[in-house]
Amino acid sequence: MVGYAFMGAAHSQAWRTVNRVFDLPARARMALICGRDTAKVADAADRLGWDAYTTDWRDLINRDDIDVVDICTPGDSHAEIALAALAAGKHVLCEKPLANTVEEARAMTAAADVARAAGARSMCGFNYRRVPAVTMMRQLVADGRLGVIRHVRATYLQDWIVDPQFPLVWRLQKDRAGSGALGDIGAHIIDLTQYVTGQRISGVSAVTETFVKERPLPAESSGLAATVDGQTAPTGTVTVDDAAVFVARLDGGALATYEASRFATGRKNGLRVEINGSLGSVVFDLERLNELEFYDATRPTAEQGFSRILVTEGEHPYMSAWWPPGHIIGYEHSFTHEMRDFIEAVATGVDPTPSFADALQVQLVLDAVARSAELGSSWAEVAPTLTAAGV
Ligand code: SOE
Repeated sequence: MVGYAFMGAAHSQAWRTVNRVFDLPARARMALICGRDTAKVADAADRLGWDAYTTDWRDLINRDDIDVVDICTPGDSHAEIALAALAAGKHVLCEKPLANTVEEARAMTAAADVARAAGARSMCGFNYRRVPAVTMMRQLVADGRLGVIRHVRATYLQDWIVDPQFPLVWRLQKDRAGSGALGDIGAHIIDLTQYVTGQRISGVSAVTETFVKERPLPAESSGLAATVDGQTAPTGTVTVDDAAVFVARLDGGALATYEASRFATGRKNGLRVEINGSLGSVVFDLERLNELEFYDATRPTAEQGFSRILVTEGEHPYMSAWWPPGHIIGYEHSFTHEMRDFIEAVATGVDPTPSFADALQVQLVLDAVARSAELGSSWAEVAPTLTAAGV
């Protein structure tokens, strides 16, 4: 694994757990973790359960006993590490969004296509697909229970940078993160809604905004404790969006609205998706991730209404491996499911999803949103991926 911050910790927990919960054709061994700071990565290795640590990611690529490289770094290093790992025949799991630019994502997808021929697999880590209620939502749509999909309504709302004194961390710098709320959390709802509906976004009209344009530099780069004495700390320019809002057409005929914001005061990590079809509707809310709201319009009129399904039965996706019905699971389980599916695919020689090509398509949507916003919300078509891929 490369990286040991939030996603590194989440992935480590999943790698630690996956062998013990699921019956898999291969076992994961947590061989080597990489980070740039020796003391911090040594501590992370110990805390997160890795056998050893290094400060040079090329050590992962060069070791013959390492089969999988898991990339949990900021977006500006995804492409370089993934290209090297794939060229060395490693299977690659890469955090979302796949890259910072469409060009990088295209190069990664092309490399994944070449590597696949040599047996190396690749996947992008859109973890919310693997929340059982979300997987079930997709099944309801695929089984025709919602009929023809007319509307998709998706919001992903956070509030961690509402305070203008919050420092200019890497996520607020375009050269490191690619974009702001759009790529970080907008990418999740783009992937999730396309996955659930089986439809792809074909075009968008967007607005984006950076509400706070200058922020104190983080303590480590300025030498000052910016959050303690924000008045005197040097500042830098925020180069990404704080919020992105767009309407979209899906290629199966549905109309969709998307809102991704880091300025939704009070919303900590609020991801909500509602889908309306000719035969019913379904709603998912991450703050109640074990539940689905389902409206079945084929029921007798007198009995119609949104019903709450507790997605904890053994027959629900992934749930037979966990606890008895009614014993709920959480955020981290989506990553354990991600590792489960990845290991299963690698060990049985099939391609895991979402593939790099799927993630490239999300990148093309992000690009269309950014283009539309730059051109005063004019309609922007999503470019074709030129690579065959299943959502
Ligand atoms: C930060 O906004 C973040 O950690 C995202 O990067 C994750 O992908 C999301 O799941 C939670 O929020």
